[in-house]
Amino acid sequence: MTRIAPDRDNPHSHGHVCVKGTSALDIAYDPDRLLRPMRRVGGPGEFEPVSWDEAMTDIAGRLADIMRRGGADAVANYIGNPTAYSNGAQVSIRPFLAHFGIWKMFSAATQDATARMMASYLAYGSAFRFPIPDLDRCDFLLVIGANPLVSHGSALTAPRIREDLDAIAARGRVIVVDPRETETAQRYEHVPITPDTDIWMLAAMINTLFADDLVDLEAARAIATGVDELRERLAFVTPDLAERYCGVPAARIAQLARDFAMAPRAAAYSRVGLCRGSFSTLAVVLHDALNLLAGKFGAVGGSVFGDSPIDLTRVRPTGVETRETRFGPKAYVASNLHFSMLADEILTPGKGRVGAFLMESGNIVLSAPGGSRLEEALDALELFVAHDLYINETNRYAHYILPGATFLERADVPTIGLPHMVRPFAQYTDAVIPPQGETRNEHSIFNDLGRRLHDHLVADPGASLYQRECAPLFDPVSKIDGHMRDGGFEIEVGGVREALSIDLLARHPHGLALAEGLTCTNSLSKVVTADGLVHLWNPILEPEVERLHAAAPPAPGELRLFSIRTLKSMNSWLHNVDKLVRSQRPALMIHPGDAAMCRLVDGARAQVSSAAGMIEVDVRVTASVARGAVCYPHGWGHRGGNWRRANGVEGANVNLLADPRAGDAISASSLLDGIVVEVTPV
Ligand SMILES: Nc1nc2c(c(=O)[nH]1)N[C@H]1C(S)=C(S)[C@@H](COP(=O)(O)OP(=O)(O)OC[C@H]3O[C@@H](n4cnc5c(=O)[nH]c(N)nc54)[C@H](O)[C@@H]3O)O[C@H]1N2
Ligand SMILES: Nc1nc2c(c(=O)[nH]1)N[C@H]1C(S)=C(S)[C@@H](COP(=O)(O)OP(=O)(O)OC[C@H]3O[C@@H](n4cnc5c(=O)[nH]c(N)nc54)[C@H](O)[C@@H]3O)O[C@H]1N2
Ligand SMILES: [Mo]
Repeated sequence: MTRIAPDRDNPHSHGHVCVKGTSALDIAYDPDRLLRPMRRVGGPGEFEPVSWDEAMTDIAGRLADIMRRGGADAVANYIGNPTAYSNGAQVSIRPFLAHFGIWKMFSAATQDATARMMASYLAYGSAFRFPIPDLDRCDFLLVIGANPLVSHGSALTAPRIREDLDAIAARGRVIVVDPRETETAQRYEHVPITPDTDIWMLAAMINTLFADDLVDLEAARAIATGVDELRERLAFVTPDLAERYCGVPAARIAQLARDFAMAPRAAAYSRVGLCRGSFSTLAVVLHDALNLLAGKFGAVGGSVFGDSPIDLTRVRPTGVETRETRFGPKAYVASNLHFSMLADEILTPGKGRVGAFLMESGNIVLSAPGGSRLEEALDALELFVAHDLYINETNRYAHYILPGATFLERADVPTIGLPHMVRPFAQYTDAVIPPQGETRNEHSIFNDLGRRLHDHLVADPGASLYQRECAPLFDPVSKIDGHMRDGGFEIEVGGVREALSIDLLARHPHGLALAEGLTCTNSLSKVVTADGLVHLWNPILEPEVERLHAAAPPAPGELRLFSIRTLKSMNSWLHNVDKLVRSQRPALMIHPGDAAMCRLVDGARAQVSSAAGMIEVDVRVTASVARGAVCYPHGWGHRGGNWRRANGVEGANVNLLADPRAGDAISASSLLDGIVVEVTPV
């Protein structure tokens, strides 16, 4: 490879590519990249190369031994963000774990989406029904806690999203509710809000709809249950009350509700900024209720379900349950446990203690709350195996790091975005280069480990925990091909109708547009609750309303921390690519009024402390952040990994301020936005 360039013949992106994507070349050929399996030979971060066979023999033997002693309860797993765009990871990791009965699963989802999943499960019957705005025909888009001009849309796939939003703004309005005047807010309309208080604004908007007779009750009751319960439970949240909590003027909240309801083609869209507060499930439920009560659910130009050519519920777990754990009954949301339990599972002695940990493309010491305690826990493991492109802050504690192949080194059919595409599209891509060095893709590792672990456990006469006839075997591309064929999705190409398959996609290397746009009006048919209706209310939310009644408004002078992402960063990585990182200097953004209160000036150093921890940061004084709020990008504070450029960047680990035990218990989501902090000059 010499260059990565956009594909102008791609019918979906029409030649748009993100700067992060073109940097993949620098990563594939990064001299710091891991190209051979590594074995720990001393303290954290001390490794020597080892052969695959030696590594896998030892890993499988030790894993089998741990499972013989402690059963599947003795093993935990973390699935990091990059697995989302690897189909090999999607179809192999969870099935591998399920095959061996391993259920203690943790993932980045508790840091970005379990509240969304929980709300979807309650309302629509599946954790993976995420409504998306029909951008093509929407004239009024209300964006809450998302920054699509930087993130490029999350659970919303539209490669040229800025053009889509510009078109909506030209036809009507795009309004962004966010504690910061983000890149998106700046381009359109901004409603500043105090972090972790959207619930008040949403409840007050819903109340305004009822009060002003803007809800078509008959239409709402025809598609949803719980309309009256929701109305009754939240009746106390008037716009005046909401203003005291969220800082948005009451008149503005009420007007926003009316404008939203009255716009014929409107949709509310929310992402991570609504998913990491102290009431995140209820907040997301209210967000969806706002759409439905205003008549926007399943409407053309409204909030709808996408038209995926395959049913992803067959690829991913979509249920929610309560699991009995060593720490009492806990939410298990689409097979995700609350992140705080990971360190507890490792550090708490007794039956069921986790001794083995498998981490797939993650960096939880930086990306998740409670990094310091986590380091202690990781260091206490009997067996820690990571799969990554680099030695990072987390896997430096591993006993083995297996070298991963980048997306340029594997054939793939990305599936995760399929249900969220504003213009349905699919593409199969061949590997561009072979796996570099001795690197391997996820499914090949899990096939290998699966075979070896199977042999160990089957050969053990005393092992009652495992009685499978054959080892698991994963073939991601053919698996998706099967799902496509089973789905019966047909498409007309060049005047001929043909069933969607990998073969068809392979004949169209630029990708295939599957439809002009979304159907929208078929959304109700995608609801999979027992009665086929949307459930706006669930008894599980009752205690949440009680908590809401008891919650106090932000104290005067209180500062609430939230985090942001930047265009040239990807969570805790891509920081070894000089062209991306050289323009970045993480800093705490603070409003001039709050800066004066804290005796801080632009460029100063400050100490930020919370009940959980303390960090030192550079300060940027800017009126783009709301009063009472401060923010810092996440994913920084590199040290101890082998990424030399990244280690040289200034910055702190903002998650040291997050309390791993805080958050929304019903969705197992972390509290990352709205952490109360004190900021003092250094
Ligand atoms: N405070 C705060 N914390 C946050 C967030 C926030 O906004 N604020 N955001 C949260 C969100 S949304 C997420 S998704 C998480 C992400 O957090 P994690 O899931 O922990 O993932 P990353 O930080 O993206 O780290 C990815 C690792 O995977 C490796 N990697 C990249 N590509 C591949 C590959 O193809 N194969 C293999 N084997 N490895 C690969 C990289 O080298 C890197 O070490 O962070 C969360 N943490
Ligand atoms: N360039 C880039 N793109 C990315 C990523 C990346 O790291 N870099 N990460 C990817 C990943 S893993 C994900 S999950 C997606 C996330 O996609 P988005 O959700 O669009 O990403 P964010 O930029 O984190 O947007 C969240 C917004 O919520 C705001 N916010 C914080 N707290 C609150 C609050 O209490 N209320 C409200 N209303 N808003 C709040 C923040 O200021 C921020 O603007 O982005 C993906 N895309
Ligand atoms: Mo994420």
